[in-house]
Amino acid sequence: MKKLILCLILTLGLALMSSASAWAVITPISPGSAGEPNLYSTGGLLDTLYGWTNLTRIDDDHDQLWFVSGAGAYVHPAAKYANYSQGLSAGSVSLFTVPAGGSGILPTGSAYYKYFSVAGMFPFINDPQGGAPPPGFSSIPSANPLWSTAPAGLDRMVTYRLVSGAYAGDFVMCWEDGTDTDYNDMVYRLHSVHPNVPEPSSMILLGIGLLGFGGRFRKRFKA
Ligand SMILES: [Ca+2]
Ligand SMILES: [Ca+2]
Ligand SMILES: [Ca+2]
Repeated sequence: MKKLILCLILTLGLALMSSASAWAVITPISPGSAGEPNLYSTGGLLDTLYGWTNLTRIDDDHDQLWFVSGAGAYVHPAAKYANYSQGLSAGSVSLFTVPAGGSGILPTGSAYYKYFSVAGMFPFINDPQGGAPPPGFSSIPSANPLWSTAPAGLDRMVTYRLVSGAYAGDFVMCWEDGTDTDYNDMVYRLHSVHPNVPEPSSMILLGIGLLGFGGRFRKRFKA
């Protein structure tokens, strides 16, 4: 029985230490539809906006719920490659609407930042008001309806973290409002707003702690 408990502690410790990479969920992204840039890679939209090497992809298991992590949180609408307007909400709080028509990179001045504060955890909702079913698409894939040929539960948003460059520490969320999964339809940069990502350092510390506990338990058992 004691051996079984020891084994369970050691397994749990090892699992927690490796969890950051072992359980990664990465939603696939298609090339940009005709006449539009690819979202990813060198020469793509994110490269033009922020520099591709400044970005790292966030696990899609961890970009569903968000929270405001500090004062002066804002969202900046960075680019739009879709005909529809795009309305963004933080949970039930409506933030703004980017008008229909016109594709490309949007103005970068701070006049276009939308400052906001919302308590607790919330999903982002992006509403392509020209054609998708209300009330828009959620950052929680299971909340998304069947639409056209896109299956219900489709992940409508992929996320990158800026790890270096002028906006280091910010996040970039990229939305799919149709069916071609190019995820360049609406791109927003978020400052002082974080996804609900478990800190890898704390997971590893917990793992080490459990391994240490397992070691002490084994010593005692031998003595
Ligand atoms: Ca996602
Ligand atoms: Ca699209
Ligand atoms: Ca598009």
